Amino acid sequence: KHGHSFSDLNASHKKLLVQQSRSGCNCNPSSLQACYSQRNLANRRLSSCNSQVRSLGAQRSSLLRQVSGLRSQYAAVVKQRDVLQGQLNVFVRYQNYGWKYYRGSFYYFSTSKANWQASRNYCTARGADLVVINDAFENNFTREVKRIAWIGLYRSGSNWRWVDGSYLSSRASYWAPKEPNNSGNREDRGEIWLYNNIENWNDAPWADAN
Ligand code: MAN
Ligand code: CA
Repeated sequence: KHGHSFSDLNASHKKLLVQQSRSGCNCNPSSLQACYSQRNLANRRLSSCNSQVRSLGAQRSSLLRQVSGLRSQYAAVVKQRDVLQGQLNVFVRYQNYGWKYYRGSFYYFSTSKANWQASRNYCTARGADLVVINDAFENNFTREVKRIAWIGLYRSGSNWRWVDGSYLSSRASYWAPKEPNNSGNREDRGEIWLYNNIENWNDAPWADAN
């Protein structure tokens, strides 16, 4: 007796078929075709997954860049907020002490009366000075005080000057009609006088208590 018997071959063929089907593979041509098309489908899905991975990676780095941009914007805004908070604190403090804010400056209209120099000292002791009237706006704002009040204007010789050192000759002036007249030859300081008029300043003796 040589070789394998038919039944031996048959048994090993069945065994192989079982192994093949366990490995998911089946060599009959139509299911092989199905295998290929499944493989192709799986490949297409894989490549679509890969391109999604690439695109998500690009989105991720773009988002990371945005995050760091937003972080620095946030830091800048926090800094601005702190500056504004500080300015607001200054505003609140000045306003609580009765100072009025107008076009970039704070003003204090004192109700106590004193001569020009004492009035100026009162201002400088508070980190300010007698008002320098720069323009029509400030002239109209200051005459709202509605009483006679010293301003930071003084005469040196024949020149009228502001306490900031500037010469009135090069600036807007709002003298009342016929002023300054140096009445009694002793008027050397400026005051808000006819406060109902745009042209309202007068020269008066420094020792007057305004
Ligand atoms: C008073 C003073 C003077 C002013 C004259 C105007 O004498 O206030 O400063 O010039 O009035 O008549
Ligand atoms: Ca005068």
